[in-house]
Amino acid sequence: IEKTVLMDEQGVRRALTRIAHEIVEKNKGTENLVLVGIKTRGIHIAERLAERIEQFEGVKLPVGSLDITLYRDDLKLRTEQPVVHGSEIDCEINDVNVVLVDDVLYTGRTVRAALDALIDMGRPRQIQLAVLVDRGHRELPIRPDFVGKNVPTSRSEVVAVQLQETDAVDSVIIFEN
Ligand code: 3GP
Ligand code: 5GP
Ligand code: MG
Repeated sequence: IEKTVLMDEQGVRRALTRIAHEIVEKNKGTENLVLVGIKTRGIHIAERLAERIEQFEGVKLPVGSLDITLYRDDLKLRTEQPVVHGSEIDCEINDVNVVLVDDVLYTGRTVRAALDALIDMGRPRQIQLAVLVDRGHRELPIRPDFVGKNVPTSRSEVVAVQLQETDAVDSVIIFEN
């Protein structure tokens, strides 16, 4: 059941423009900066951030990707854990500032898996985290550096992130399951 529209097209656009500025400000420019998007929508968000940063800084940042999906253990344990299936990071990872990008931050377990994967590839100088929506309910000590919108949710709610690239529309809507 649809409950609330948290962001419309303008809302998504403004949030991403603000985050793009914040990333450049926090890192004092674009030098040694790399964006890494997490699977589907995080990658599109990372690409949009890179476009915006190029518009106002004149530098096109490298955008890499990590494919992380939930692995559902269908045996007795019924545990769910994020597994990294692959990565496409063609640029240097040592001594750079990596900004991980995802659509929704929830328990933090996906980000933890991303951190593991990145650290396996080299030694970034710093890893930061940007998300369009932080819906709370962290199960690990992980916090985002850049947030589009903080959305207090119950565990039974779902935040639907729709982007032009995948869904023909930009919106963030909260649903009750
Ligand atoms: P994404 O690949 O663009 O991130 O997990 C598959 C898709 O389902 C994800 O799209 C994610 O946005 C969406 N999704 C909605 N609710 C949930 C949820 O509670 N957990 C996970 N892992 N994904 C969810
Ligand atoms: P976490 O690992 O922090 O629990 O979940 C983060 C990942 O799961 C993100 O990649 C995100 O796409 C997905 N996710 C978790 N909860 C939601 C949600 O309510 N809405 C959407 N769209 N994605 C979610
Ligand atoms: Mg995601």
